[in-house]
Amino acid sequence: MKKVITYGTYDLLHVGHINLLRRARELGDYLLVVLSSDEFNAIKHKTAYHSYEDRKIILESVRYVDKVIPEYTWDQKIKDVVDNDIDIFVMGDDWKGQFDFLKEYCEVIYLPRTEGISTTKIKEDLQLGMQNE
Ligand code: C2G
Repeated sequence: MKKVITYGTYDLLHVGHINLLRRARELGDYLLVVLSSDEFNAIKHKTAYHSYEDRKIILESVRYVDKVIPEYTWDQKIKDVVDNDIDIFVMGDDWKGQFDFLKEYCEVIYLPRTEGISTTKIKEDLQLGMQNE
């Protein structure tokens, strides 16, 4: 069984996230998503709208996702890859090159991001809409 892993905050789930999850899952037979905890989001200077628990429930309902575990630090990736017998590490190409140190342990693939959508854009568009009401 070819096992794939990916990481993220996955807040306000949108088509860019789904495109990434679908392509990642299609690279193997099993997809493990390591989901940023609320505390780790603070380290990433991100404030998610949904709590970790809610983001986990939402991700677990996505057909491409087999398991969701928490991401607490930048430094857990090697252990995650080794402990879960991962074959392929996947991230969107906004991270291109950032995780090449994992090539010692598994294949590393950066997939093209989906243009024109992001959680930040959703928040900004909604903010503008409210201001124009
Ligand atoms: N993504 C994408 N297209 C978009 C938006 C996001 O392909 N339009 C991808 C990102 O490249 C990432 C995944 O969806 O692979 C999740 O995106 P975020 O939730 O923004 O994740 P991020 O904050 O980049 O977390 O340790 C790694 C970090 O936890 C990555």
